[in-house]
Amino acid sequence: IAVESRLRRATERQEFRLYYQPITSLSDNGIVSYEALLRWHDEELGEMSPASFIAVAEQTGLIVPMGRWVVEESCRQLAAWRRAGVDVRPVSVNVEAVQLQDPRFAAMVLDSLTAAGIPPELMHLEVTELSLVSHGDHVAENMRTLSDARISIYVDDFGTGYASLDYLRRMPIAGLKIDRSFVDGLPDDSQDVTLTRSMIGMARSLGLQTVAEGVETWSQYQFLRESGCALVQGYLLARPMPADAVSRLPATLH
Ligand code: G
Ligand code: G
Ligand code: NA
Ligand code: MN
Repeated sequence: IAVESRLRRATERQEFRLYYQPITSLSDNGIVSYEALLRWHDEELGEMSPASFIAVAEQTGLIVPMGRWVVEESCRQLAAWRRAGVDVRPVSVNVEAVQLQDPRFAAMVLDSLTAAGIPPELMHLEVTELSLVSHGDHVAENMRTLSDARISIYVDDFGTGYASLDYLRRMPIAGLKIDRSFVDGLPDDSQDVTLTRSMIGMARSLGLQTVAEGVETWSQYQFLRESGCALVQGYLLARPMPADAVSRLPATLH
């Protein structure tokens, strides 16, 4: 189909861009990291949302070279910010199951960091629950190698997968990103309230970081702070933005 061939072309020509969305601390609104979000503008198809092309990229295997570009570009950007004297925060990169199943994934990430002269602590990874229980021995091996190298790994869209929680015991997880479908109903929907509190409580007991995604209102923000959530991300604080806008941000938002 059209999307696949355009995507192949865009991958070869590296016609993507990364936007960055701040993740802030609920204790002082300081920016603690940025999520890197892929952007693709195609001449014929127009602006394409990753929600529509990531699945195609995964099915066709294009996600592997595309994902490598995302990692390398994040490293290049971190290096550029450092050169410009920006007070650099870690960049959090989304990773699909297919990438984690690639036996060379961890080495590719570590090589990219080394090539750019960036310490591994400045890269975080976001993986979904399903990729943590997907088949293939290489997933656990990649996770272990990356975590041993001090890269923090977060579970993205937490609470929406149908995986058992067993992976929280087996995998080196640094934190949970509570899916925005739970945040949406805060603070009025009693089920969302209960589920969000449970996720925060579980994360705290396990010594994991918590990030609430999709925070759009002050009442959600207040609720999350009172519930002991550590970090927030969402349009209330900042939208995803190009790298040059990041370098102009203050250290603390609002
Ligand atoms: O930025 P936006 O909200 O449109 O992203 C939609 C979806 O695409 C989200 O689920 C996000 O995790 C995913 N996504 C964005 N950038 C990347 C990327 O670089 N790699 C992968 N695998 N997924 C991404
Ligand atoms: O699946 P993942 O959590 O990676 O998705 C991140 C996506 O969520 C990004 O594409 C980003 O554009 C989007 N996003 C970030 N903040 C908000 C928000 O406050 N509201 C909504 N609706 N989407 C958001
Ligand atoms: Na994701
Ligand atoms: Mn994400």
